[in-house]
Amino acid sequence: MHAWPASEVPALPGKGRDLKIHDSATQGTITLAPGPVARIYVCGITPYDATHIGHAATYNAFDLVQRVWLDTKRQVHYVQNVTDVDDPLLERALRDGQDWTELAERETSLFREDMTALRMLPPQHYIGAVEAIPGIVPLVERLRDAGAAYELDGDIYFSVESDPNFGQVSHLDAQAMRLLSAERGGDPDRAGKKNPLDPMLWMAARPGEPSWDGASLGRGRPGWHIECVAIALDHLGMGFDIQGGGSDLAFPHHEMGASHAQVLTGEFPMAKAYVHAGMVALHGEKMSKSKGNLVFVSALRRAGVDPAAIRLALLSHHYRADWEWTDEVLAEAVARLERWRAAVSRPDGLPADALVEEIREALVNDLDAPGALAAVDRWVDAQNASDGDDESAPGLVSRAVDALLGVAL
Ligand code: 5CA
Ligand code: ZN
Repeated sequence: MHAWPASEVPALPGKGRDLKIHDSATQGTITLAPGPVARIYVCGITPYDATHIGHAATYNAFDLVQRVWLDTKRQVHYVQNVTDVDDPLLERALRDGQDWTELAERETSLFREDMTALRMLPPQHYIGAVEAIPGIVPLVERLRDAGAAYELDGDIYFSVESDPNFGQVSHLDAQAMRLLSAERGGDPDRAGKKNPLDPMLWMAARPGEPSWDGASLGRGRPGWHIECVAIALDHLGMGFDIQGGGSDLAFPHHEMGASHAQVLTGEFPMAKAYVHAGMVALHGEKMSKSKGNLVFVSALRRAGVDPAAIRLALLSHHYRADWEWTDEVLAEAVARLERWRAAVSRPDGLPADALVEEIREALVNDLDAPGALAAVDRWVDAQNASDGDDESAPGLVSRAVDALLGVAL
């Protein structure tokens, strides 16, 4: 699939430092020191509805990761998927009497437009589940042939017990895993499974549902976790720097994916850091497509909200926090954008080299975007109240805010 166009990232004087980031697997903050090419996989959307503020907040976190790495003069190899065939997509298409492929294409296009408007840097490889099927089938065959997967009425399940490191991404106990598995696409109560947590790798064709040639697996479609593993291993290999997504993906999705990859390759770990963004809520409940309590990025844009203000609203919360979207959050961002624009539109101003370092320092410290905004606020307030004469300062601030925070002033 094609991704979306990249906005330019202005070069800044000096060089950023290595990112310190919270890793769910080690349950602490680690310093990542990638090679000349940093490698990141971020789970993409299931395109049955438009991009909401929760999605945008999660992608904003990983966009900051890219910007920090680019600022260290590294290249970034970024891979993202689109879950363009899965139960919720098929159910929504059936409910609304529309073709599932058209629904997926329409919502993926809208997602690309939203990401472009928000200045999120695109992945180099943007891969749909459907196009990944030829790579998924041999992986499932290998797992089965190695005794790490088994058949149940034509469906193929992964045996979580085949991975000695199972549980090391989310650190949950069996009871919590079982509850979350039932909530998030698993089938712990299905009779005949070796372990209730075992996730499906390949689902045998069901009447009325799309299916693909699965060679020795028979016709069917892929499970959710193996989709991301096949794409990540194909484009990044093992031991990549960050596996990213919202905190609702830590279990089962990232736990199962890590186990699939570790059993397939015999290597550990799949990723050096598992990074999880907090959940955005609306009216006290997690924003989710299934509940329908959503604020869409595209709807805000249609209503005339500047995408830079949406981005500032996302940045005003730490990526690991769970937070609530309200009209005030947006109103504050709109006001902040106006103040910042006024400050950089003056012909000269207060020196800003120290500010660039402060933004850098905040971001390498577990992506402290609110800290970065506070630093810019201090410069802006001083600038708007004084008459500095550094002619390069307003331009430097604009470039830094664009390069490091993705906000065009
Ligand atoms: N296609 C799978 C991942 S392979 C999926 O989870 N799709 S999704 O459309 O449901 O979510 C896309 C991303 O947005 C995931 O990283 C998810 O964790 C994140 N996300 C979903 N809802 C929220 C929310 N309310 N707040 C923050 N992030 C969210
Ligand atoms: Zn995924």
